[in-house]
Amino acid sequence: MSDAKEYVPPKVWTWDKASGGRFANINRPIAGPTQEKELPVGKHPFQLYSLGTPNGQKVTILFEELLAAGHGDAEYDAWLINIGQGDQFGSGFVDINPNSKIPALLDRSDAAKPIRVFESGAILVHLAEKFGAFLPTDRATRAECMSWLFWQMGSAPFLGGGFGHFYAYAPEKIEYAINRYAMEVKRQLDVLDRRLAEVEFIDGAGYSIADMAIWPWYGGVVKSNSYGAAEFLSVQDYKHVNRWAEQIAARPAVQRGRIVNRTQGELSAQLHERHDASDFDTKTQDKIAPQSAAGG
Ligand SMILES: N[C@@H](CCC(=O)N[C@@H](CS)C(=O)NCC(=O)O)C(=O)O
Repeated sequence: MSDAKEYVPPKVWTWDKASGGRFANINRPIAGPTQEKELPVGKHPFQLYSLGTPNGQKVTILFEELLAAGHGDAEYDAWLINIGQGDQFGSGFVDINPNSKIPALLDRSDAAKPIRVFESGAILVHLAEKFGAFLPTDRATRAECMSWLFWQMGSAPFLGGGFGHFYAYAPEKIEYAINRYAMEVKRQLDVLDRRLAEVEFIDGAGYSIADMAIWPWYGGVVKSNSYGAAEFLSVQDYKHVNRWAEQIAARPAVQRGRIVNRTQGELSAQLHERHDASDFDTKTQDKIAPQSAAGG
């Protein structure tokens, strides 16, 4: 049993601004904008407002895959939304995502009628349908792809908001919470492992938006030690997830997409904003801010 002191909830919850924790400065119980701030607009048909977290990476990976597959009309500007500084509460951002979370997309391919899309799954489907790519058209395979895509949307909050939060970020280690979510994440990894023992890619037909959605989260846990929890979760046991994660990581478009809007990790793997294909060669942080690498 945990020795954490017992909390007795009051009759009515009130907002204790001093509750602390890593995200205390941005979390709040009300929606809507906190400040007037327009979003920048670049030259490409697609304007993405995001950050290089797993939810953000899904979309930049799809854009890079579309471009690599020859869909030149999938050119995009990827603007940085710094959620630690509250950019998601600017009025322009809230206009395209009332839920104030990255990623959010403005599809300006018909400039007269821009379309806003929020929620990473909706963005993936919007783009895949628009370009007729990475989403099977055969009814049965499409249903499989959609099932796994929605599986990711429903499952990853237990991995990130549940396990990751209580294992790595919460101001105190609560045994009950860590046990509960570790159990669930291991169950999810086993779900994936059993599926990937049978099929090369998740929908059983080919590489699709379902793989692109699942990989940043679960590939991150098994291959990039997300939350510093690889050993704790014995990730080496999930052999088929490891095989699949390595296969996807080797794709050049994935290697590009995963570093867009990224503000952590090696400087050469941080491209804060992407406005042109050449930015990968010239604008990563090791090229534009090498003094930071030297501690300057
Ligand atoms: N279900 C959403 C989740 C998006 C999400 O949770 N985004 C996080 C970063 S990974 C965020 O913007 N957090 C800012 C906040 O909560 O204020 C999606 O898939 O797009």
